[in-house]
Amino acid sequence: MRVIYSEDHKLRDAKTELHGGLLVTPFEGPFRAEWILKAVRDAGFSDVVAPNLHGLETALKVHDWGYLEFLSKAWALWKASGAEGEAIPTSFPVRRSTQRVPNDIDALLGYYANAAETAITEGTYEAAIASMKCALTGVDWLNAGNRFAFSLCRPPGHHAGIDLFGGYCFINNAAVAAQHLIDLGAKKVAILDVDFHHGNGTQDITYDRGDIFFASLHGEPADAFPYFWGYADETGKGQGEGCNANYPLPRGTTWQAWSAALANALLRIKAFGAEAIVVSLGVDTFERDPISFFKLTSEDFIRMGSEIAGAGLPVLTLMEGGYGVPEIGLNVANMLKGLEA
Ligand code: OKP
Ligand code: ZN
Repeated sequence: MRVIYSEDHKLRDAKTELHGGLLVTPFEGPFRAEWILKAVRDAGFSDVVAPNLHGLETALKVHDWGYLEFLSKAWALWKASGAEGEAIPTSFPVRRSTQRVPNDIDALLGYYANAAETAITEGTYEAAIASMKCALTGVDWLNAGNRFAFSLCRPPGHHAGIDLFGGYCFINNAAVAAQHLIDLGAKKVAILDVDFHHGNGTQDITYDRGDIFFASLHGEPADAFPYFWGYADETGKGQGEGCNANYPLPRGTTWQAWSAALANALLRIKAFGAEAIVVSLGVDTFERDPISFFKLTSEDFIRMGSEIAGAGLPVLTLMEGGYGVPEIGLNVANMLKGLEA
């Protein structure tokens, strides 16, 4: 298993997350990638490389041009406005309002946000680009004829939509990776999102596409972030009708019910005719994750890896969520071990 990691993730080091009415130290911080890298190395995955050179061309096929331009300039505009803290959206286009692109940076933040917990900071864009390059480089490794790669992406990407940031995400690494697989010749690919949270950004990007099957297992939207997406009746539209599969699961879900949903998702992916699977791996399904409500154990992550490998396809695993507890490293390493077992 090749591991792709960039030190540049450290450029994303926000000091504030709006949580419980306070500005707290973000759950999504540099320590996560450091813990995960160490555990993965300790588990014997020693082939760790930096990402290849890649430009923005693939990202421009899945994100809106104006959105990427906004991300690239947001911090400079925010500083120029005289703001003293980090850039937090506070004003949003909503039901019955216009959807016009504004000028003011405060308004731009709200226009391009799907949640307000995530602050844009100095270095956020650069870190998000480095994270995307890790994903693209994982695809390059599969394209060279290898079966497995692990892109240690940070910041994560699955809540980033066509023109939306939030949920700690800015550029949708999984969608960019799927697009790169297609650009390199795959006719059909699947994105399997096993993060606790629904991959609403990935769904947004892939919803009307017939070449990318998206499956997500996640906490029931009525009770779990991102709240307004992820119901089972969201099945895709147009060319993509039937290519979107959501598996909302209740509080307290353990391996038994979770793995039944996984088995169904893998059957759907095979039936679709996917040539490769991009796994959005969040280990926030773990029983002691601080912000989630599933009950998977560390051993379950080994089973998860073997079940996914059982589909018999090349697998690019990308890092998404998983917070707080030191076991995030072990759980990632276990999933990778399960893949190769
Ligand atoms: C990112 B990933 C809590 C609501 C905001 C944001 C969670 C983002 C999860 N007050 N929570 O999918 O792990
Ligand atoms: Zn998550």
